[in-house]
Amino acid sequence: MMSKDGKIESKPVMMAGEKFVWKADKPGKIPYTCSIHPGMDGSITVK
Ligand SMILES: [Cu+2]
Repeated sequence: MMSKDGKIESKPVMMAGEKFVWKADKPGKIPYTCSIHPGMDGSITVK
């Protein structure tokens, strides 16, 4: 995945059970999209 602002990026393809760790530093909603499927979107809400 990559965040829409390009600041957060995992490796493009992750296998089942693999982990991607990233630490949020402020609250907010972060939209992201799948690296290999355009239009596969999601968002992370940090409270
Ligand atoms: Cu995808």
